[in-house]
Amino acid sequence: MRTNRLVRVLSFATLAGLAFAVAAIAAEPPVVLQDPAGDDNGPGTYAYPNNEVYKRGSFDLRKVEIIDKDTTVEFRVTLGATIEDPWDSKSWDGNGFSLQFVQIYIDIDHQKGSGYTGVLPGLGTAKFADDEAWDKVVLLSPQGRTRLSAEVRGKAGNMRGGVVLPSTTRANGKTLVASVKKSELGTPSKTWGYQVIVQSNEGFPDKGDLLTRKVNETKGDHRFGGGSDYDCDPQVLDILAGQAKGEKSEAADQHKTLAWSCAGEKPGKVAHLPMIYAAPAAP
Ligand SMILES: [Ca+2]
Ligand SMILES: [Ca+2]
Ligand SMILES: [Ca+2]
Repeated sequence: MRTNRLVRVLSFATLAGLAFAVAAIAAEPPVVLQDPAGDDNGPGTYAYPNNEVYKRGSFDLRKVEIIDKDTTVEFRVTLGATIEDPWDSKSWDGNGFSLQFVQIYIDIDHQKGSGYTGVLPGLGTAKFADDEAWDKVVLLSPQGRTRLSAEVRGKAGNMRGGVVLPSTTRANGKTLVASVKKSELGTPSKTWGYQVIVQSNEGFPDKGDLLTRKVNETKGDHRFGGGSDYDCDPQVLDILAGQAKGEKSEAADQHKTLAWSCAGEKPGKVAHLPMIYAAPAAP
C-alpha cells in the first residue's frame, strides 16, 4: 500500500512538473527589436517643430518589445525622452499622453501579394514590398477609442480590416504600453515580421490624414520640417531598419530606405519600408 501511494505521489509530481514545463514553453519568449539613438529625422533631414513641447528624443525610437501574455499581447515601445502630457489628454478622453502616435505594422504570413503594401493615410508616400505586405497594424495613440475608431472608419478605406486597436494604451516613463487581445490579433509567432513607425498625434489633422502631423518643407510651431509640401515624402520620424539590433549603422540604413523625391508635385522615388523578421533571442 505504502509503495503504491508513494508511486502515485511521485507520478503526480512528475506530471505536474511536465505540465509546468509545457506551460512554460507554450508562449514564445518576448520579441525585442532595437533602434539606435538620434535617428528621429526620417530620411535624415527632418526636424522637430519649433514649439517647446516637442522635446528632444520624444520621437526617437529605441526599443520595441512584443510580449505574449496568455489571452493578450503587450506591445512596449520605448522612446528617447520621458513621455509627457502637455495637452492634458484627460480633457479629451485621451490615454495620459499627448504627442506621440506609433503604428506597428505586422506581416503574419510572409506570402507574396498577401496583405497591404500601402500605409495608413497621413504617413505620406511610402510602401512595403509585395513579399512583405502587412496584415495587421496596431495603433498606439493618445486618442480615446471612440475618436480613434471614428478616424479609422472614416479614413482607412480598404485597410480598415487590418487595423487593430489596443484595449488599453498608456505611458510609463519613456515607454508606451499597449495591450491587444489575441482574439483580434492572433498569437505572435517568431515568423512574424514587424515595422514600427513613430509619428506625432495631431488632434486637428488635415482632411484625410489619420491623426498625423504634417512634415513640410519648412518647420513651423506645430509642423515638422525638412520634407515636402507636396505628398511625395514619407511622413515618418523614426522606423526600424537593418537588423533592428540598435546598431549605429541602422541609422544609415534608415536614411537610405526612406530616400524619396518629387517629380513635380507627384512622387518620384518612393520611400521603402522594410519588415524585420526577428526570431527571438535564444533563451
Ligand atoms: Ca531611433
Ligand atoms: Ca502578409
Ligand atoms: Ca530608426
